[in-house]
Amino acid sequence: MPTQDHPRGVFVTFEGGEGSGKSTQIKLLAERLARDGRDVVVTREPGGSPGAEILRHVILSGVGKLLGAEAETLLFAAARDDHVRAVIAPALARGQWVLCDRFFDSTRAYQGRVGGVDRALMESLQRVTIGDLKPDVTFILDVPVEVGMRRATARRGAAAPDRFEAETIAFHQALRDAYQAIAAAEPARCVLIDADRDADTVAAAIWSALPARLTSP
Ligand code: Z5A
Repeated sequence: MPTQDHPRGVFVTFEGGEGSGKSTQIKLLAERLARDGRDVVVTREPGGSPGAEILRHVILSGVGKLLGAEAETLLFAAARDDHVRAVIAPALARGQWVLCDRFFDSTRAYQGRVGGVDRALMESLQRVTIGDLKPDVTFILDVPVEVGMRRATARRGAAAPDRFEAETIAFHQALRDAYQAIAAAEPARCVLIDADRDADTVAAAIWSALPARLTSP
C-alpha cells in the first residue's frame, strides 16, 4: 500500500445512504490495514469527539430539524469543526490513517443537494470547518433505497427511527441520486462502490480501488 506520498497520514471517508454498510466496511478496512501494520483511527460524523458527540445526540433527536434546515446545517458544521480540530487533524499530523464514517459530502448531499440549503452558506461553512482538509479518497457505498432501508430496519429492531431514518422513500431516493452526482463530479477523489453485494465482496472492491486513488495526482 503506497503511503510515502502521504507524509501527513491518509484520510479516507465513507459515504452513502441509510444501511449502505459504511460501518461494516470501515471495520473490515481498519482490520486489514492494521494487519498490514498501519496505525488506524476510526471515527464518525456527526460526532467523533466529545463535543461533537453531544451535538450528535441533539441532531439525531430531531431538535435540529425543528429549528429549520439552516440551523440544522450549523449544528453539523459546529460538530465537524470540533471533530476536525480534536481528532482528525491531530491524527493526520501524527501520520495515522483516519477512516471516517461520513464527512462533508454528507452535508453536501443531505443539507445541500436534497435539503436545498443555500450554496453560499454551505461553502462558507466548509471553508471555516475543514479549510483544505479534503479526504484523499471517499468511498460512496451505493445500494437501492429499499435494500438499505430493509437492512437498517432489521438492525434497528423495535427501537424508534431517528430523525433521518424517519424520512420518506422519496427523500432517500433523492439522496442516492445526490451521492451519485457527487461521485460523477469528483472522480479523482470519489469511488462509487456497488454495495448491494455481500460484505466480503464489497470489502474486496474497496481494497482493490485504494492504491490507485492514493497515488493519483
Ligand atoms: N448527516 C447529515 O445529514 N449531514 C451531515 O453532515 C452528517 C450526517 C455528517 C447519521 O446517522 C445521520 O446524520 C445520517 C446522515 C445525517 N442519517 N441517515 N440516515 P447515523 O450515524 O446514525 O447512521 P448512518 O450514517 O446512516 O449509518 P447506518 O444507518 O448506521 O448504516 P451504515 O453504517 O451505512 O451500515 P452498517 O451499520 O454497516 O450496516 C447496516 C446493517 O446492514 C447491519 O445490520 C449490517 O450487518 C448489515 N449489512 C452491512 N453490510 C451488508 C451487506 N453487504 N449485505 C447485507 N447486510 C449488510
